[in-house]
Amino acid sequence: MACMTNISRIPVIAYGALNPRLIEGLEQRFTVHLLAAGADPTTLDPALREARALVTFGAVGASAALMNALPKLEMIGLFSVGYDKVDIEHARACGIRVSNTPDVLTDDVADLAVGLLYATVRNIAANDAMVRRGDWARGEKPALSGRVTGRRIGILGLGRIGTAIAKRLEPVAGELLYHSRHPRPDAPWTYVANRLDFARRSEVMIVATSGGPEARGLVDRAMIDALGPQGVIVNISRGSVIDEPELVAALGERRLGGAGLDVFADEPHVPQALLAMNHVVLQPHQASATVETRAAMADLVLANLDAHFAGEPLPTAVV
Ligand code: 8YV
Repeated sequence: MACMTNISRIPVIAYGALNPRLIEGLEQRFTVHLLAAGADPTTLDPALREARALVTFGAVGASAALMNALPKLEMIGLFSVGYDKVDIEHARACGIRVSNTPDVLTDDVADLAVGLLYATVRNIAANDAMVRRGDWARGEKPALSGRVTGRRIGILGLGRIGTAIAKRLEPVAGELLYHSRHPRPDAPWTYVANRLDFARRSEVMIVATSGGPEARGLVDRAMIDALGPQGVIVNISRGSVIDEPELVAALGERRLGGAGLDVFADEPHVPQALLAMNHVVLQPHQASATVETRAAMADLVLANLDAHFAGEPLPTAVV
């Protein structure tokens, strides 16, 4: 208990709107200061400048300027697997540890990718809207959809999540292809080294690569056109991986057959043109958003903070 008394004085910042279970766990352990997402690091309250940990998530991240404004910062605990908006090199250079939440969300993210694939290819969202509007009852005939079974499915990025998606789709895919920087010797699926060949050979492309500067705009017009008018894109990674204006243009001009999107370039803003398209299925960044996974993510963030302040290795360290 003496240990709890000590730790309760440690100031930490909850940056952005955090999950309620996570906030509760933080408040049990630390003195928690709330900081709104996007706050100006140069005008921080002096109490916040004492913070030894910053807790946030992928969509908010942590800039070098924010780290510099927190001279006592030891650790950044992320409530997300993605850390593309955290200046990792700066954290490393400053000796700031960073943790994320891998594994606990893999199954749910993979499930949503598969759900979006079916929803898009089988017109589930458009048909649902049609039934609700009363058009079916008035005699309108829904259009026939494409089929999932037998399709050549390409996974862009074969990390933990990409692999979980591939395993789910293996029983139904005609062929499973993947593209990543290097082939994975343990993966039984077809590796395609050239990204345009990969897109040409895929009928559905599921974007599962991690975000960040290297992947920015990876899915460009050339790749979208290689997929073609019958092609479908599913994205559960980061909006920045796809050139979004090109995606919207290709969908509008029917150079691309459809898209199932959980992530966007400028969340929560979704390009207006997509809202009117019934060959597109839209989700508000929900891939990890199940009760069970969000609880596991909160617990993992807390376990990383506990380990750090106990002087132990972080269970899921990025840095
Ligand atoms: C979100 C995610 O971070 O893990 C990631 O990288 O994008 C998601 O799990 C989650 O929505 C937290 O808000």
